Amino acid sequence: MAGEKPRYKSYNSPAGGWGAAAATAKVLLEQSVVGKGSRALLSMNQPGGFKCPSCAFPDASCTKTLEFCENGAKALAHEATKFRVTREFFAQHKVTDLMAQSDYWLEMQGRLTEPMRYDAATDHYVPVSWDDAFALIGTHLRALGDPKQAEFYTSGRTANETAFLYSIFVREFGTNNFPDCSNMCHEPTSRGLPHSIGVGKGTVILDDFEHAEAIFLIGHNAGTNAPRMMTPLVEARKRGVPIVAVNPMPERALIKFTEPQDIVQMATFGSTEISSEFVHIAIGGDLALLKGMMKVLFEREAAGEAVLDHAFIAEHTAGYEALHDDIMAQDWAEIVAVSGVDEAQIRRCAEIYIRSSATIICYGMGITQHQEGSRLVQQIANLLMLRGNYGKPGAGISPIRGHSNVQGDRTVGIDEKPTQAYLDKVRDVFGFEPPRAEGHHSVESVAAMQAGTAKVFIGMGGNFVRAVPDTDHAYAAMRKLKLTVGIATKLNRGHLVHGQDALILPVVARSERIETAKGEQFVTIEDSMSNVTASRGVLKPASEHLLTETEIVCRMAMATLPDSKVDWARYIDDYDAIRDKIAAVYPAIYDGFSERIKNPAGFHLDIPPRRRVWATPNGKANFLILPGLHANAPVADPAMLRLATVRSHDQFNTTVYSYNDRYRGVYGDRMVLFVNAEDRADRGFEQGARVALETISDDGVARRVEGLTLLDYPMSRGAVAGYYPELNPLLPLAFYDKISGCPAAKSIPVRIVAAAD
Ligand SMILES: Nc1nc2c(c(=O)[nH]1)N[C@H]1C(S)=C(S)[C@@H](COP(=O)(O)OP(=O)(O)OC[C@H]3O[C@@H](n4cnc5c(=O)[nH]c(N)nc54)[C@H](O)[C@@H]3O)O[C@H]1N2
Ligand SMILES: Nc1nc2c(c(=O)[nH]1)N[C@H]1C(S)=C(S)[C@@H](COP(=O)(O)OP(=O)(O)OC[C@H]3O[C@@H](n4cnc5c(=O)[nH]c(N)nc54)[C@H](O)[C@@H]3O)O[C@H]1N2
Ligand SMILES: [Mo]
Repeated sequence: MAGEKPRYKSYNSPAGGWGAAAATAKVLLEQSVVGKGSRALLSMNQPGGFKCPSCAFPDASCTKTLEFCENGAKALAHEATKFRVTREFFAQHKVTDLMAQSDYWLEMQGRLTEPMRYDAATDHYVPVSWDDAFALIGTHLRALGDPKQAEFYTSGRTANETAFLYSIFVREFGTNNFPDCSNMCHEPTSRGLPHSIGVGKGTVILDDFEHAEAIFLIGHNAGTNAPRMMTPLVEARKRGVPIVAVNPMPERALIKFTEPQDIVQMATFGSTEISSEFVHIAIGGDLALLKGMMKVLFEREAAGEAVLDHAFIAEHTAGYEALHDDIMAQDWAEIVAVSGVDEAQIRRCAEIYIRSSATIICYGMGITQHQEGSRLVQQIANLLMLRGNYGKPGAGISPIRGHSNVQGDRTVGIDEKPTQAYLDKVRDVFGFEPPRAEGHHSVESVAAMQAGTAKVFIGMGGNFVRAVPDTDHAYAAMRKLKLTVGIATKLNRGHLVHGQDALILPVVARSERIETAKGEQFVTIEDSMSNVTASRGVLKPASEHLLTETEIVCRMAMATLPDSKVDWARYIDDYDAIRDKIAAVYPAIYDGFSERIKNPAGFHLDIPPRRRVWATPNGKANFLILPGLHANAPVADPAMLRLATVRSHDQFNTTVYSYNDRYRGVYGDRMVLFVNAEDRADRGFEQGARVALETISDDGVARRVEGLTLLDYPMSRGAVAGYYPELNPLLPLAFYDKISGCPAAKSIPVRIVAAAD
């Protein structure tokens, strides 16, 4: 808890189990929603109920009575909280004073209740009517010299129906500027994978976990960030399936886990060992590891063993020779040095891979958030292709997405680089000519604000200014804007770092009922494995003054585009009518949407590689090359450490639920730096020392974060880790994957220096 004396002690119990059950009860109590929250939890992920607002892992609908997890419960408790941010609250606190409060404090104030407008004369937010709020947005947008001077952000909790309408509104207005949380997240999957296998999504479904013979978990922390995933992993382990975890931090749930839903395990204090092999990789060392594994395959093949799927390679792929040459050119000593993994272990990993006739590789931010994130994802695709691990049960690539509908938002049009075919379709269905030029991704939109070319920012959910790199510079850029609009459930920093005009527009949340003139409506989401399901809120909205996100989009459009070709008024009330338009724009995957969604289990969107069909220009799955072994530009400075900014167990992105991180043994503090004891000692620091971190960069900008406590932790050599978003000031805006725009938040070159105080 904030203000508590920090404590650090190692956590040796399995993840999950009674600790998780206790944490669930605690958060319901803290938010004063024990009865309401527990009832709502019974509807979460159940047919007829709503989808968990936390992560994007599929729920095995109906198979378990309590298909939620500790962190889903936290997300719900914070949404269903009894606390409220009212007009009296804003009258009490100046914006400048709110700025001095922590992210945690802001979150704990509760749900937003009515629309507010910034009043510069008093430095307070003051109530505004919805009509006036929309009129203000319309006035600002219409006053722009060019629609490209506006940036329209989306965070991935937004449902399909809203995201689709938002994409149509913004395109009719005249820009493809869609900065998106996905740009900072799995964009390397969305941009890198299509060149490999023709689709920027995973090829695995939940059922595949039951047929896999080996599972690799690279660079993600399932026990915290996708806890529902622990169920299939535990089941796989019980079947004896080898699980290889690759991570610079030995995350607790990768080692041992007790299923909170398994009564026998809970009662007997039992647990399941999760990984059979833990690979303690250097930060950014995954490229070398993947290449090392491929090299083993080629060596064994050269020695006369048949370890490759020759039939698959011959029939389905292109580029084999070039890949072979690139891999064989890598030297073992360098592979070992760069990956930080010894050759014997790389060979063991390859052996596990060779013995399995159906392998799943899962990955997360530890792969995507590097300067070569997109091409790293392509190397995972290569490794799987070599043994034909697509289009058969139990095999495939499985990006573990973040926000619950981040994948869906992209599918229905939140895309700053739309295809011309899609734009043609929008034109044909809606009768206006959409803009053809590419728009801005998140990093480009911050750059446009810095340059002064962007004037208006509208945030559909999320906390943009806290999520982007280079915090101090991003704040300054945001403050130059003419108008900022935050469409949100909770007060956050993004509402306090604002433009000359600013609005906070509060919305009905995922767990709450949507009633319109046409009766009760529901929304839909697409999970990480391309299942589309309905989500129906069950709780009463937090305030009678809230609007739905969908209505907000429609009314922004109506206020901005008086001659619109789109029947916005209709979509406010009738979500089936929105789904019919989604079906019209995406007939190949969404035909008959309104009918198909009546199936309580939802439906699966077609993923062609599951049928061994490749929607690439040459019709093949392509082996692609990333020369060398480095996923980030090497830095010569011998003092350099690579910083990964990660999530604690008690946060959801920029939302801080508490100052504890149970599985890493940290209580009451988020300003810690996890460091390998030898790296610390080499630099002459004591365990527990207060230090500062400085970014090593050649752009002449000094970036420094003070007040960090050094904590010895079994990090791989050269790797340090600390919490996002506190350490975002260290991440240079220009430090991103050029293919996808994804900031390299897992590999910031830093040095530890003595604290100034
Ligand atoms: N409870 C909760 N759930 C969440 C979220 C949340 O904040 N809280 N966020 C949601 C979102 S938007 C997302 S994108 C996902 C994020 O889920 P994850 O992908 O799990 O995200 P992170 O915690 O940022 O980091 C993942 C892991 O990468 C490891 N890592 C760092 N650098 C490297 C590297 O170079 N190589 C390898 N192999 N590993 C590395 C870190 O040690 C860490 O364990 O979770 C989603 N679910
Ligand atoms: N250094 C560093 N930076 C990172 C990352 C990292 O690992 N390291 N991770 C990146 C990743 S993966 C992501 S996805 C981004 C996340 O970036 P965002 O998606 O922008 O951030 P969140 O913290 O998820 O947004 C939280 C806010 O969303 C609002 N909200 C919650 N629910 C709803 C809802 O139902 N409707 C609406 N309208 N609003 C709602 C609340 O007001 C809340 O304050 O950050 C990125 N930034
Ligand atoms: Mo994310």
